[in-house]
Amino acid sequence: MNMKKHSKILICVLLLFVSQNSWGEDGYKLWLRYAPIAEASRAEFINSILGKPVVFGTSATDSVIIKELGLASEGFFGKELLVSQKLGEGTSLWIGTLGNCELLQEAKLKARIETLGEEGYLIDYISYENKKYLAVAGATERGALYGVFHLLRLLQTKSSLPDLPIKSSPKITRRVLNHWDNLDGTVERGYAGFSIWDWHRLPDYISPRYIDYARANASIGINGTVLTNVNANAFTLTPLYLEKVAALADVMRPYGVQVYLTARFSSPIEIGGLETADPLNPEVRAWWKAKVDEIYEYIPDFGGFLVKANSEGQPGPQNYDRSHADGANMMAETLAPHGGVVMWRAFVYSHEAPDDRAKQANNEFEPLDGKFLDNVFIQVKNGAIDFQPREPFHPLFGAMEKTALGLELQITQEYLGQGTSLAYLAPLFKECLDSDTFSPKKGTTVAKIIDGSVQGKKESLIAGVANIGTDRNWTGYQFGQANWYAYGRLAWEYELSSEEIAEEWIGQTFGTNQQLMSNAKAIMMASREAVVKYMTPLGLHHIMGRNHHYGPGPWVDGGSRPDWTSVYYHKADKEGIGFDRTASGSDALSQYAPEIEKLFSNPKTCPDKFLLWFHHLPWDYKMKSGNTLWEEMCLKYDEGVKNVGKMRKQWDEVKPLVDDERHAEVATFLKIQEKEARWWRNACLLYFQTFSGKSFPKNIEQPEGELSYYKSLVFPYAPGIKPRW
Ligand code: GCW
Repeated sequence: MNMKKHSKILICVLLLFVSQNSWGEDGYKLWLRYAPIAEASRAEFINSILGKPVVFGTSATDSVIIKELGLASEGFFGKELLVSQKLGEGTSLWIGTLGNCELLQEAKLKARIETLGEEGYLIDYISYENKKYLAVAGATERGALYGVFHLLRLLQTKSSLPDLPIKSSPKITRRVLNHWDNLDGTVERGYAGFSIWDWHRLPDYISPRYIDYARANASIGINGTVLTNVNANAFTLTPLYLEKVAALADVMRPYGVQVYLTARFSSPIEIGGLETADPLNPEVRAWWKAKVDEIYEYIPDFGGFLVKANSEGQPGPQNYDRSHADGANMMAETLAPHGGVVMWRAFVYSHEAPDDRAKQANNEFEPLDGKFLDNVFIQVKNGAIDFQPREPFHPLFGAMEKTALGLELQITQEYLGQGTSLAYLAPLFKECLDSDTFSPKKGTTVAKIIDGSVQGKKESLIAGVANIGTDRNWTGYQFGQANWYAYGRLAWEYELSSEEIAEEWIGQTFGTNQQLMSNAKAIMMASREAVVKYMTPLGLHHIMGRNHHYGPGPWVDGGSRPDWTSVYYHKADKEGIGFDRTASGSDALSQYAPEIEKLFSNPKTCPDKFLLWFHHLPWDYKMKSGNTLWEEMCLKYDEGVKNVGKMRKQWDEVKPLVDDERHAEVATFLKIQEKEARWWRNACLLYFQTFSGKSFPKNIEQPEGELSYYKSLVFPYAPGIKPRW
């Protein structure tokens, strides 16, 4: 090889090395950055706590704790951390559980820790033999792990400890992510690349991503993951895949993350060689029992099944004239001896049913109240249609007093701008959690129903449809991480405010600079409402493009099912717009408690944000603001666009305070968002104008372009499209 060639190769190798190492701030590290500490006072504070830790236990979870403390020290100070197992000279931090640290009992902490439950923790100063220590203690290693992550969050964002003690335990016992990931690596409604599960290389290759995924979840208290799509593939339950699932479960276990799978109802036929999947057929029951026993041989702490049945073409018990209870109970019976659960989805609706789609889940499930076994959860979406930018809470939450109900939220932004639009979802999640169902009485919020407190249930469930994929930044766009984060934090403690969660996340993800904090928070807090305004203001819903749901499609009509069109939902005509769900219309309001029915039935008392969800009103209808409905709608669409303009400006202002790579990415995506917001406003207003016949108010930016142009846009390869069957 001549010298010239040689040096060329060397340069290439060097470039590769440099480019790999310049990946520092691409978002991969999420909120667990442990960024180098420059200020002496913060360095001193962190050092006084992290300096000399003792971790008493020796379990796999204790190793995880030790590793995480080490990563933090590496990040903050670039130095290794020596963790000891015994108290010694200068011990600063003491981490233990009742099981692994007798000293905790001697230090009279037993009673205090026991009341915190299995996953709770206590952070407090304790005195032992005349010395003072900072202790992170849990009844179990998992509790201690969550406590350590809490402490690390404080170290990343504060300059001193807040008032102690800190005592925390989760309000909901099963805090689960739902991946809509397919075995071929695609992700239904996934906008962040492909599935992070590398099925083909499993079980032999364990990607470091799996470990970082488990760390991230543990850091926010997520303790379960459903690995596969609810539009399920029976193949997942074959030995070939169970071995792979077991390898993933081994990775997750030390982080306290339990693994679950989706179960296709027709599996006994597809992989079991039976002729039926009738849940009352003895052979079918025996097949499921054997299958479940087999799964537990691979994964002794398997969490259970998530099932989508008799919905959107998925098979289910109704194929055999059996009820959802027959189907769910059959599976639950086989899981119960192992401690597993069934999460049976209430997302069922049929285009053959003549009733309003918003009513169908209640129609199906209410009569079954009290018929489900104890280890069945009915998993209910936040709203009765489908993860819209805004929906009133699902009436089922107030309608099943004897059944354990879980809440399903969508973290991935199927209907909120998908992979580029900044929409901070904590306000959306909280809007549902904080809704008063008035069932059985005032003050019974959705949160109190799903945490089991109203019904006195020990087990409870919350699920979030994941927004995670193979993109370097995990979630497609940087601020998408905040939605994963917010979901976990609210699942643990739904009383946290959206602002508090935003502050925590910004501090860890970008830094604690005041101006950065204030601008980023303002952007986040305005973002979801902006999306609602430029897509579906005043209670409009489901007017996105057909199937891919990307961009506006209020004109979508025809096709195989009316309930998959937009005109079904907005019902615009010459007279007015909106879906009449009062007693004179579909009467969906009668599914709510009388207090809500009364309030929402009258357009004068119905909150504006839900107006067109429940009412069909004339274009000239006088709004509370004094504007006509048409004017108000135009103003809202326009305001939404302007809000995004403001978000862009606020982000530009913090350029010097954010690393170049992430700043530029966010800035570019906000630009895309503004373009899309205009597109939404223009397309929707031009379309609705064909019914209202009115001109646009003078004080809005006039919608540009031709309606025919907007209608002509097609996106056959938009990401995340649902497979057709
Ligand atoms: O939101 C809709 C989606 C489908 C999804 C379905 C569901 C997994 O468009 O892609 O299928 O809901 O929740 O089952």
